[in-house]
Amino acid sequence: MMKLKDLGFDQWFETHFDALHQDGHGIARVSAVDRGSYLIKNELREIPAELAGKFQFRIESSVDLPCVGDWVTVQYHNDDTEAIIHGVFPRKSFLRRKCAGENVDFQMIAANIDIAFIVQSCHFDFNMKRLERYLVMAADGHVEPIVILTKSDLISHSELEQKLAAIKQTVAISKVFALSNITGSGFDEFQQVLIPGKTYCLLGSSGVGKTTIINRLIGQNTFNTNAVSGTGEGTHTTARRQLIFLNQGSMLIDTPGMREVGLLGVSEGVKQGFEYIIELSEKCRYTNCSHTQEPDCAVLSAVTNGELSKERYSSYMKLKKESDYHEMSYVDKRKKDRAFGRFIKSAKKQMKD
Ligand SMILES: Nc1nc2c(ncn2[C@@H]2O[C@H](COP(=O)(O)OP(=O)(O)OP(=O)(O)O)[C@@H](O)[C@H]2O)c(=O)[nH]1
Ligand SMILES: [Mg+2]
Ligand SMILES: [Zn+2]
Repeated sequence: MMKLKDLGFDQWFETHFDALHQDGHGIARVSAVDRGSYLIKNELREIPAELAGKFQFRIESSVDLPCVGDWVTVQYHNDDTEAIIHGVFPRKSFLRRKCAGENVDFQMIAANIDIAFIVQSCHFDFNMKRLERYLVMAADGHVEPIVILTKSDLISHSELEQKLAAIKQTVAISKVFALSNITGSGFDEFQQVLIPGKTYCLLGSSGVGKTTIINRLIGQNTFNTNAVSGTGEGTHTTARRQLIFLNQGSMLIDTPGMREVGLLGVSEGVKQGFEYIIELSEKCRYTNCSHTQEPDCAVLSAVTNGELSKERYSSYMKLKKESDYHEMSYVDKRKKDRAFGRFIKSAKKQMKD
C-alpha cells in the first residue's frame, strides 16, 4: 500500500486538513480531468470521481474547481470504487494561463507541481520569446522551471551548443537539458532530475515530444504520440491533462500542447482590429500563407487595392512575427463566437460605407 506522502501529500497540506476535514471523508489526489469527470488516486487505487453539487453554487471562477494535481477531500461510495469530491486543498504551487478575451480570467493547467519542464524542440519549434512566456508562467505559480530541448538528433552538435548558450544567456536559467528521444542522448542526465514523491509537469507546444518522453520513461508506448503535420498545424495528440505515476516513484503530468501562452499581447492586437486581416487570410490560396510573397494572397491584394492600409498591414506583420502565428489561433475559436461574428459583420459594413 502506498502512503499519501508518496503521492506528494506533505506537512504543508496536513496543516490545512483540519479546516477541510469532515467525518468519514478521505483524502485523494486528482490524477485526470476530462470535462466534468475526474480520476482520483488514493493509497490503494485510481477511481472515478464527481464533484459534489455544492461546487455549482460555491465557486466564483473555474479556477476554484479541482484540476490535475489538486489534493481533495472525498466521500467514497459503491464499495470505495467511486467518489464524490467535497473540498479542494489550497494549492502550494500551480500553473495557469490567461484565458482569451478582455477579462483577466485564468485557466488552471495543474496544481502542486514541484518542477515544470518547459519543452521545446531544438528544431523548428525553438522560440526564445515563447520560452520566456513559459518561464513567467512558472514564476507566477511558484514552480521551479527546467528547460528541455528535444530532438537534438535533428541538429548538429555545434548548433545545439549555440542554442544552449543562447538560452542560458538570455533567460538566465541554469537548468537546461538537451535530449533525443530517438538516440537516447542526454536522457540519463534528464532522468536524474526525477525524485520519488515529487511532481513534474511537461509544458510546451504540440509535437515537441512531451508524451514521447513519458513513454521512454515508462519503457513502453503506453500513450499516443503523433508525427507533426508539415504545416505545423497538426492536431493535439494528447487530449487531456493526466498525472502519470512512474515506477521509480515520481509523478509526471502530461499536457496537450499549448498555443496560447502569449495571450495578453495578442488580445491587444485583436482590440486594434486585426480580425479583418485574419478573415482575409482565409481567402489566401495557401492555408499557411505568410502574406509576404505568395501568389493569390488575399491580404497582399487587399493592401494593393487599398482595402487594407499599409500601416495596418505592417503592424499586423510585426505582431505576427512577435507572437508566432500559432499562438493567435484562438482567434479562430473566437470567430465561432456569435458576438464576434456580429462584430465582423458590422466591421465589414463599415468598410463598405
Ligand atoms: N527526431 C525526433 N523526433 C521526436 C523526438 N521526440 C519525439 N519525436 C517525435 O515527435 C512527434 C511528436 O511527439 P509527441 O510526443 O506526440 O509530442 P507531444 O509534445 O506530446 O504533442 P501533443 O500531445 O500534441 O502536445 C512524434 O512523431 C515523435 O516520434 C526526438 O527526440 N527526436
Ligand atoms: Mg502528447
Ligand atoms: Zn496571404
